[in-house]
Parts: sequence; structure tokens; C-alpha cells
Amino acid sequence: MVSAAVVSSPPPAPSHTVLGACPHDCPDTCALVTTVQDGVAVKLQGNPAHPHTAGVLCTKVSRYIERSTHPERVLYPMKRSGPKGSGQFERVSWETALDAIATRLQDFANSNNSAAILPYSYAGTMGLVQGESMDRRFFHKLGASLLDRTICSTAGGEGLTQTLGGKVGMRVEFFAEAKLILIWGSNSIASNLHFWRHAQAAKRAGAKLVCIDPRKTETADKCDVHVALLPGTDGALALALMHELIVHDWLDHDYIARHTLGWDALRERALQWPPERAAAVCGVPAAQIADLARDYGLTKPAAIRLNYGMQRVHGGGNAARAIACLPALVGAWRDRAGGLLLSSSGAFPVDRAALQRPDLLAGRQPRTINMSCIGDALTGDAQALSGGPPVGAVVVYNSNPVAVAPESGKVAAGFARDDLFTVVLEQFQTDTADYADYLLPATVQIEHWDIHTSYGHTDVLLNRPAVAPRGEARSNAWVFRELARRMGFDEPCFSDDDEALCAAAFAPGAIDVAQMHAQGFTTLRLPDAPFADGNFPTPSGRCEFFSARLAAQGMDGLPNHVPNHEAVGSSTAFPLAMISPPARNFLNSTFVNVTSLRAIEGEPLLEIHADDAAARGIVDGAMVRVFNQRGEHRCRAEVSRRARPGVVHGLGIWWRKLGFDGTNVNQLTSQRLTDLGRGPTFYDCLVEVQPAVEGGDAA
Ligand SMILES: Nc1nc2c(c(=O)[nH]1)N[C@H]1C(S)=C(S)[C@@H](COP(=O)(O)OP(=O)(O)OC[C@H]3O[C@@H](n4cnc5c(=O)[nH]c(N)nc54)[C@H](O)[C@@H]3O)O[C@H]1N2
Ligand SMILES: Nc1nc2c(c(=O)[nH]1)N[C@H]1C(S)=C(S)[C@@H](COP(=O)(O)OP(=O)(O)OC[C@H]3O[C@@H](n4cnc5c(=O)[nH]c(N)nc54)[C@H](O)[C@@H]3O)O[C@H]1N2
Ligand code: SF4
Ligand SMILES: [Mo]
Repeated sequence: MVSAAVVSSPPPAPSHTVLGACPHDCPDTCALVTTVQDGVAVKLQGNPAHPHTAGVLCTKVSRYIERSTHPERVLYPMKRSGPKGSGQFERVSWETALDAIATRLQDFANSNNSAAILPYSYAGTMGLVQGESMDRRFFHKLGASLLDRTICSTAGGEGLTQTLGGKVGMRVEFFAEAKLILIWGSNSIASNLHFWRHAQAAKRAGAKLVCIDPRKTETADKCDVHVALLPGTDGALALALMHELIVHDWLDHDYIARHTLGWDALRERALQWPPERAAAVCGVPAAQIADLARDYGLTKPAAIRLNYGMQRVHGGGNAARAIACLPALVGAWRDRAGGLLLSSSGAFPVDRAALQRPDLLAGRQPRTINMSCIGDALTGDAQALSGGPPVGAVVVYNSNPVAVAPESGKVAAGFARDDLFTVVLEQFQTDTADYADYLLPATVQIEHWDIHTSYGHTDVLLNRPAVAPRGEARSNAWVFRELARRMGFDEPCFSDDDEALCAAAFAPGAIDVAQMHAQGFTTLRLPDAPFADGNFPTPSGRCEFFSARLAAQGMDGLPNHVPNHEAVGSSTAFPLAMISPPARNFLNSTFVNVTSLRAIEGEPLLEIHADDAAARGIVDGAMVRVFNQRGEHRCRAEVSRRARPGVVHGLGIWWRKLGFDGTNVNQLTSQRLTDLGRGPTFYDCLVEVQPAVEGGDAA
């Protein structure tokens, strides 16, 4: 019934909807529909017409409007007004800020020291325009240091590439048809929700789900089997699975003969790994390994959802290689519902040369700095500086290194250097923004153009701005265009606007642009079962058990188990292995400042097994100090059935300044790197835990 009051009020202003894409570093890359009324975003939903999104967003992005309209958004350019790191700023005009930044950067260029300038960016937005276009052009032309963007996925990516030839694999939708799914190093319910839908469909159709994860995650709770191995032992597990496939002859000899390389050598290696040997390494029963091998050898089709959680350890690259061999051994690739998926990003024919213009380097070869060693690089470590000059200026965008990079005590010390000129482009005043000399207000996704690929599905999405930027926020691409203009970079590519950059991302004909414009997304044309007949994108065209490329570099040509730098049992002072996987309601350090989401996560926590807690006099809810040779972090203990003995979990990634003592878990993690891909080893970290007095010193 319509009330009189409603009838007599003026008709509501017409609203319209705008199609977009979720920008976050998440495999799902959801399609968004924003409802706009009077220039204001009033509703943001998953696009029901996009099959992968199916109208559903995660809890985090359902709150995206709350994040966009957050009272603490950085809305104006700001200049530091207090000591470094104090987070004290005064408002300045864009003209003032950009002129000052251009002048400082020009000083480096004038003294032939452009390599002292370091861009630092990651996947705060996965958009090709705001993430890797005008910014790269700008730094290439400038001759700034290059950044090795290793912080997330390079170990697994390199392992996969050595074995399969690229970041390629199964199509996510076909997991629904699998009869066995190994969810390996992934808390899918938290971090890959739209894959989980397919896993559930498979389960309803009778599939068995196995979770391989040290932590009894919410995903493990819903699987039939949970293999709670010790962190960094996945390579040993994979080799033992191979051992069982071989001795029971659960092999697809025809597939192996026709489509793989190095079988005899791999066979010999795997035969050295009976389940008992792996069981001792992994800390799980040998019978559980044998049972898993039987399931994997005898169930068809069998699919593996591998995720990056298993590669943040010393041997992460080799573990990914070993696991990537499994589908070929049983011929799982023959079926579209069999095989493996770590990342689909290699399927997209992105024209990176057009977007990033490496030709603007004009033959110069600036040194490269590994982002995972930013603490060492900023504090002057010669190796981290690749023999180049000290870092004199750093421009941070799409990332929050003070919170997310390992050994953050050193990272913070580096950013605190008085002689370091720091520019931060941000939506919020993060831990990193606190150290800025200039803090520049960045647009959020509903305020700018972008184009997106995905690492969990195979669609390209267009993101149109739905509303005007709040305050004086500007897109990253705008900022770098303006800096380029001030520095006299006059190549025509520096005047491409954001929409033109979207258009440059794919060569003509590479994707169905008209369809993308009409419905917000377009699906790549790809075979259902890419490797049913081999055709791997490796040099040999085969699944390479043996990598001649690695052997030529003096490395092991075969995958092996490479133990952790900090393996359990190797230190009496620090007997517990700490992993720090994502909290479900945060996305790395994004959303930590959204009150409603932080309220769900509560406080920085350390999950610990009852036996480990009892041995240390720790009760549930007690304040604890977690420490090792690198530092100390205070948080609240949760005596939890999610933890196995010997392993503790510090869920991440809290903003340091929102923690109890101005630190987060990365105070404890190390800058040591992975075996392949120069990646970080966040989950290769030994600690000790003790009760602490609330708000005071250690008990
Ligand atoms: N909600 C939410 N979603 C996210 C993110 C987030 O922070 N929050 N992060 C995004 C990012 S950056 C990425 S890269 C992707 C993928 O993100 P990942 O970080 O891979 O995310 P998860 O799948 O949640 O977590 C990895 C799982 O690996 C487990 N693990 C830790 N060490 C080991 C090990 O040695 N072996 C095995 N087998 N498992 C181990 C952890 O307990 C955890 O459950 O997800 C994205 N999605
Ligand atoms: N201990 C521990 N540490 C980890 C991990 C872990 O599991 N454990 N995970 C690691 C992984 S997998 C990753 S990928 C990294 C992630 O590390 P980061 O890539 O640094 O990710 P976020 O912490 O989400 O920070 C992204 C920032 O970008 C900002 N941003 C978003 N969009 C834009 C934009 O359009 N313009 C600008 N200028 N800024 C924008 C957001 O506000 C946010 O502050 O962390 C790593 N660190
Ligand atoms: S964070 Fe992931 S699941 Fe959530 S809306 Fe974005 S793409 Fe979808
Ligand atoms: Mo990541």
C-alpha cells in the first residue's frame, strides 16, 4: 500500500547504473554494477549477468561505498608538516605539490642520478591503466630504477612456468565437473569465493574435496579431508604422491610418453620419497599421504586448485613445480575438469609494450630493486641496491609497503630516513602514507577508468567511472601525466588520457571490444581442455618435469623438496613456525580501516594450539608477545582448533598503527627469498611466544 506521505513527496531523481570491475588483488575479478543517483553512488552490487560473479560480491567489497565515502579518505594533496613518519600534513594545491615533486625528481635527473629514484607499486588496484601504464612510461623515460614486483606470486609463477610454460591451466568453471578437488595452499572461502561455488557444486555432485593447508581454515572445515602439513613441506608431499602413483602404477603411460619431458629422471627422484619419508618431513601420517595418492591416482577427473599460500617459503618454487607435474602423470589434462589452476593470468594477450613503453628507456638499463627487500634497500644494503646508488626518492602507489613488506622494522626505519624524498599516492593515510613528504589523493575504482584481466578466470572487464572523484582526488595515470608534462616529456604517449590507455591495453582484434563495452566484460576464446593433446607453452611443447632452462643456470633440473630457511626444529630459541595468511575480511592491508570490517576481525590475533599454549602458560584471550631475532609483535592469543601443534597463525595484514604496539606480523618475517622467482618467504618464519602484560612489558 502506498502511503499518502510518499505520494505527496517529489518524485525521486532518476537513477542509472554503471558497469565496472572490482579492482582488488583477488582471483575473482568480479563485475560490478553501481547505482548512481544525483551523482552519488547509492548501491554497489555484483553484476548478475557476469557468469563468474553471478551477482555476488564478498563481504569486503559489498562495503565498497562505505570505503569510498569514508570520512578518512585523503581528499587533497598534502605536504608533510611534522617529523618524518609523524603523519602530520598540511593541505597544499595540486600545482604546488606537483611542481615541488617534479623539481625534486628533476634534480636527480640533472645530476645523472635518476637510478636513485625508485617507484614502488603493487596490486592495490589490478587495473592495467591505474596499475601499469602511464606510471611505467614515466619512470622508463626518467630512467628510474626498475622494481622487481615479487611480493606475491613470483616463486609459484616461475615454478609453473618452468613446468607448464606459463601462468596457464584449467578454466575455473570446469572445477564444478571434477570428481576430486585438491585445494592446495588456498583458503578459498576467504580468498577465492567464486571458485568455492564451483567446488561446492562438484561436492553436491559427489566429488571429494581435500584441503592441503597447515591451518584448519573455514575451507578445510568444509572439505572431506584436511592434510595439515607443516609450512613449506608441499614439495615433499608432492614427491611422495608421485612415489605412490609409480609403485601402484596409477599412471597414464600414454600421456607421459607423448606429452612430457624428463620422465625417467623424475621417476628416479620420486622413488626416493616413500610416504614414510615425506610423513616425517610434513608432520602428517604416512597413511594419509598414501590415501591421498590412491584418491588422486584412481579418481577421474581430478583437479588441483593451487594457490599462492604454499609458495611463500624457501622452496615455494620447487613445490609448485612438483605439484604441477602431478596432472600429467595421471593424464588429468585429458579432461576439461582435470588438471590444475594456479593462475590464469598468462592467458591474456595484454599489449604491455604499448601500455608501459619500455622503449622509452632508450637503451638504458637501470638497476633493478627487489620489492621484497625494500627494507634492506632503503637502509643501504649494497646487495639489495644491486650495487647501484642509495635510494634517494621513492614514489609509492597501489601499495602499503610499511605494513605488507617483510621485516617491517627495517622497512619503517628506511622510510624514516630524513634524506629520503617520499611521495605516496593513496586513498587513505596508511602506515606508508605517514612517511610521505607529499601525500597525493587517489581516486577509488568508482571514480576512474580502467580495464582488468584476472588471475582466476579468463574474462576482460571494463571499469567506467560511476561518480566524480571526491575532493581533489585524481587517478594515478593523471598524476604521472602531469608530472611528465612538468618534466618536459613531450612524446605523444604522455598525453594519452585514461580512456585511451584502456584502449591501448589490447592490440586490435585481440579481444571483443564491442562486447566488452556493451556488457562490461568479454570472455577470451580458449579451448576447454588446453593440454588434452599436450601443446604446453614450454620450449619443448611438453610438460617439463625436467627443466633444461633451470639446469643450464646451474640449478636442479628436477623439482625437489627444498626445506625452509627456518625449518621447524632448527632453532631451540624459536620453536614455533608462524604463518600469516590473509584475514577473511581484509584484503592484504586494504579494508583494515573500514570500521565495520575491522569489527568483524576484532583485534590482531595469534591462533595457537592448546598444547603449545598450555606449555607456555598462555590462556585464550591473553595478550602475548611473539618474537624472534628480528623483532617483537604483541597481539591477542586465540587458543584455536585451527592451529596444529608447532604452528601459529598471525592473521594479516593489520595496519601497524592499528595494532597494540605499532607493529604487525611483518615485524617478524624475514627478507630471505624463495628458491625461484626471488619471492618473499612470509610463511617461513620461526618465532617464540610468551604471555605479556596487557599494555605493559613482558611477564
Ligand atoms: N579475503 C581475502 N582475499 C584475498 C586476499 C586477502 O588478503 N583477503 N589476498 C589476495 C591475494 S594478494 C592473493 S595473492 C590471493 C591468494 O591468496 P593467498 O594468500 O594464497 O590466500 P589464501 O588462499 O587465503 O591463503 C593461503 C593459504 O595457504 C595456507 N598456507 C600457508 N603456508 C602454507 C604452506 O606451506 N603450504 C600449504 N599447502 N598451505 C600453506 C594458509 O594457511 C592459507 O590458508 O588471494 C587474494 N584474496
Ligand atoms: N605477513 C604477510 N605479509 C604479506 C602477505 C601475507 O600473506 N602475509 N601477503 C603478501 C601478498 S600476497 C601481497 S599481494 C602483498 C600486498 O601488498 P599491497 O599490494 O601493498 O596491498 P595492500 O596492502 O592491499 O595495499 C594496497 C594499497 O593500494 C591502495 N590503492 C588501491 N587502489 C589504488 C589506486 O587506484 N591508486 C592508488 N594510488 N592507491 C590505491 C589501497 O588504498 C592500499 O592501501 O602483501 C604481501 N604481504
Ligand atoms: S575482492 Fe574478490 S570476491 Fe570480493 S568483490 Fe572483489 S573480486 Fe569479488
Ligand atoms: Mo598477493
